[in-house]
Amino acid sequence: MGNFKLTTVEEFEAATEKLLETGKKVGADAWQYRAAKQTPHCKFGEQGVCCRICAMGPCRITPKAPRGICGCDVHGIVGRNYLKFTAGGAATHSDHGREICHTLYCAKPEGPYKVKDPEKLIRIAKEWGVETEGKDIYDLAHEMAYLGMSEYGKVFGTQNFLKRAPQHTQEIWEREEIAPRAIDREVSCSLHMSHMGCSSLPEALIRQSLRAGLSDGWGGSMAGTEFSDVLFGTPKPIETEANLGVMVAENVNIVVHGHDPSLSEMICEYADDPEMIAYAKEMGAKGITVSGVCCTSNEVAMRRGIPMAGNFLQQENVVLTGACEAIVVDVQCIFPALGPLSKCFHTKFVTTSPIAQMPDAEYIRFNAETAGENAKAIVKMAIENFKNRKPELVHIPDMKQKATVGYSVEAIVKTLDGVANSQVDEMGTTKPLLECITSGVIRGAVAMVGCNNPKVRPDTAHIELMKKMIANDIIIIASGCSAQAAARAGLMDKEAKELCGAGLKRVCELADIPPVLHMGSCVDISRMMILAAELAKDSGLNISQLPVVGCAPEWMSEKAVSIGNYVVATGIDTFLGVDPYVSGSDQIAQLLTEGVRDWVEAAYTVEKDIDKLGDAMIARIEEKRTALGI
Ligand code: XCC
Ligand code: SF4
Repeated sequence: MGNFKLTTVEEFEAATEKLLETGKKVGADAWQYRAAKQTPHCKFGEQGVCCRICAMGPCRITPKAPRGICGCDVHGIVGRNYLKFTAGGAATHSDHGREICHTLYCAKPEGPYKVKDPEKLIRIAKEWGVETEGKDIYDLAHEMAYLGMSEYGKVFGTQNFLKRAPQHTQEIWEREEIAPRAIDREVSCSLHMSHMGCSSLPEALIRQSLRAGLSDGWGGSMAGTEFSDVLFGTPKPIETEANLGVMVAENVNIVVHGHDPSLSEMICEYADDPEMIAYAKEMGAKGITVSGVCCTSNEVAMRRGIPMAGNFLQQENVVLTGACEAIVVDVQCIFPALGPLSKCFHTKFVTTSPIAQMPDAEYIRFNAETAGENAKAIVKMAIENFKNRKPELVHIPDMKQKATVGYSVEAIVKTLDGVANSQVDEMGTTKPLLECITSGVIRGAVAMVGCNNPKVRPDTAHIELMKKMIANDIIIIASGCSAQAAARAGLMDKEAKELCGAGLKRVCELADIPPVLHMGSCVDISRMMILAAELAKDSGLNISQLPVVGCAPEWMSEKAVSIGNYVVATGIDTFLGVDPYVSGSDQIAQLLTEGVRDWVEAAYTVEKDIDKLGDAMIARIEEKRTALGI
């Protein structure tokens, strides 16, 4: 207990430096070098004022050339770019959700995919008005999977999951005409609106950005989360470890990277197979270690306790250890750099999805029907690659931290009810959490999400902001690469309670939780929406009145912008540490940071100074408390 110590960013960096030295020996490239060559970035692109959506362009807006050839002004151009960016993110998250629905559709009692949480399936079926009585659970699974996929192209109506939101929120969405219809329709409509010669009115473009975002958060992402739980189990608190030190030099190391648990679950399954472990021993290893990078890592950490090797900007580091037999990827956030980099080592870079194909990779096409065989082939390939290691290149930084992860909404509710680890079934209430908040023992909550970005000293913003929040009795719920930054630093160790203010420390002790709760991957930000909705319903307040804010201090992907839009459109103020290419238009910037508040009762704050960003979040939380008189 007394020897608990956070791992510092300086220590992260020293470890990375050492790995880069190994890289130099074999002529490896790295993002650190590429980022330097790409800096300074194109100013037009940075401000969002370059348009190349038609072949009369590209048009760049300057004081001398205030309009594109078609006459579009800077606000239209910045707004269209923002909408396209959002559509990219919504499409990506949502397509992930669709894949999960498809996996559920393929579930069979004999596996490889089974229904692990039938209660949750029945709960969602009832919500959707589907008859469950006397139905075989697999028949119900297939029916729900089909309905889930139909949400993507439904002809009439809006997303089924919207009914989970408080009445007031649903009314806002209706009133503002941003209640998302079919998911694919919102993505298409966004691309239509941002085509040459369609919308250039800032209000229209931003409104659709919110709607497309909502189709992700309360549509595709929510489907991804909910049906992943049905298939692979709803997460419950579980112990794991994080940082590169989770890789084991004597073992065959398989790293899973990407987002879709359909792949990583199967890899974990086969890596655990006694036959495979025996084979690894035959090949001279002591065993098999699976660890993860990015969101797929979050998925298997939450459900299986699989250790987390690193987050987004550490993906090259796992190869640079020289001890990675295979890095197996599915979709999203995968550096194309991994192909050439793996070639400098013995590492097999295995792509598995038709959606993410890359040069210099071994492509083993993975699909739900043949998942077992595919996973087995990949695990075998990794084992057989162990002998090709170059021992002189092997160096695994000796750093890892303990973490307790697995805080689904169901788990948070149960844990705070004092019945931790009990069977997850019907949703309880959030009243105990509300009591902590109203009494002021906890001042509020911050949802910390998102990526790393070389524009921000990696992980620093996540870690520093979390430390600042918990010291001020603000509890953190985290997902994605933000969650992994926390885990690597040690903030998901229950001993991190020592860094909290007195109130939060007491809650951590009583409930036996760390002050930063791991809620999962990026599609799992939908869990945060459900938590906010439940808090609002249980308290009789509007979501926007809750002392809760969202924060993505190091974000980089289109998905993150889609997320930001649905978090704001759900009534939660959102704080960004990186500008979403809108500084070129004061009208778009004004809408996002103020104007949308008139529509959805929340807005963005963009602040690159991390300390100021933290102060602004605390101030907002305290403002909300004052307004409530608590
Ligand atoms: Fe990707 Fe989801 Fe960002 Fe991490 S946080 S870099 S989107 S892996 Ni989702
Ligand atoms: Fe230029 Fe207009 Fe074409 Fe954009 S749409 S490239 S601003 S002409």
